[in-house]
Amino acid sequence: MAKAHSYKFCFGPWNLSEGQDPYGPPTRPAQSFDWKLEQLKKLGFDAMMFHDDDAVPDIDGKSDTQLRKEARELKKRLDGAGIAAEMVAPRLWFSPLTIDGAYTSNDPKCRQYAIERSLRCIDIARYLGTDLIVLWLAREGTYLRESKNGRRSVELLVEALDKMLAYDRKIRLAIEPKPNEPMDHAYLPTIGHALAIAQLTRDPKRVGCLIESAHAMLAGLDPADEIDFAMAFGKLWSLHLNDQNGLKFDQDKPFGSANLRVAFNQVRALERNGYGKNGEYVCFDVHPFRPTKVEHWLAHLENSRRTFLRLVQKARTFNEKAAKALIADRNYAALDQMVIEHLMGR
Ligand code: GLO
Ligand code: MG
Repeated sequence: MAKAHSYKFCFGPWNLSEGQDPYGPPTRPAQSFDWKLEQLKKLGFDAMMFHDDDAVPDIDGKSDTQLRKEARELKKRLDGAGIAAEMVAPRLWFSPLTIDGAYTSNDPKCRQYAIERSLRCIDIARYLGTDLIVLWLAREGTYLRESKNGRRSVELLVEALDKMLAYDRKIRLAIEPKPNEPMDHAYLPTIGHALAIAQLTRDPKRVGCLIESAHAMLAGLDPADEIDFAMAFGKLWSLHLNDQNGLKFDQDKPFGSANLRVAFNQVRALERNGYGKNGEYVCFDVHPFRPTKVEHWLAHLENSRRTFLRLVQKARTFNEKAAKALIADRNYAALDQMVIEHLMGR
């Protein structure tokens, strides 16, 4: 086990969501960005993660000068609140120009838009004082396979990554893979895909990844293994912890809510690899349950952090010596029970 260290925590404004889903309207009133920042501060979180248009709303209608002005103002507000910007992510799934994908759209004008928007996102990151760009490639995939050429799509993705890397020699790109939703199949569904495509770019060292627990589960993988894999490459630069009950829509449940043991194993993997020692944050990409009342609006974030910290204690007090002896004896039944009893508090 790595030496004990403390973690820094983070969430995004979208994690204080209002309850809308494809079948119904919001269940809580809309709140301002300032209110959300205030809540983050109140909860004692260390940083906020941003989409480009969380930082500069209506970004497409604004000039570069306006963008600079607003991003700098935001940076002052963050500094005043003692909150860091963890990352900025281009929202490449909302515009009429990204209906058929962004970097992999079949329309060259749309691809051009996606790249220009990504470069503006990099400008924002620079103004906010972070070198981390997160790429959740929401629409880079297909609803039907015959509509796009998969090989060409890989080339287009590499081209886009290369343009970003060339635009700013300091930024790092963290790909956040997800196998499906909104697409049927995404082109970069797992951490293996993200790290493999990094090798095709002009500067593989600056292309890494972000693991989201639920996304790994949707790919049928154990997020703890994804963590170990990414960290074996030194490329886990951010983390979206949450939970997911089986193969259905992306649920973004509180961390540990569906499967405490899977959560425990993620924490163990983070501990064993020393996650956070290079300044990485633990981010919770979680949402309140739709029925949540206004007065309980922050509970999913508070609870996720609480569960995480309890599991850190569980990881640190796990009897490694006893586990080792059981492993040497191939007594996995006893090892299994030992984990269960440790989690139950005995
Ligand atoms: C959706 C993703 C999304 C991203 C966010 C940052 O499934 O998890 O929440 O993490 O847009 O890029
Ligand atoms: Mg996420």
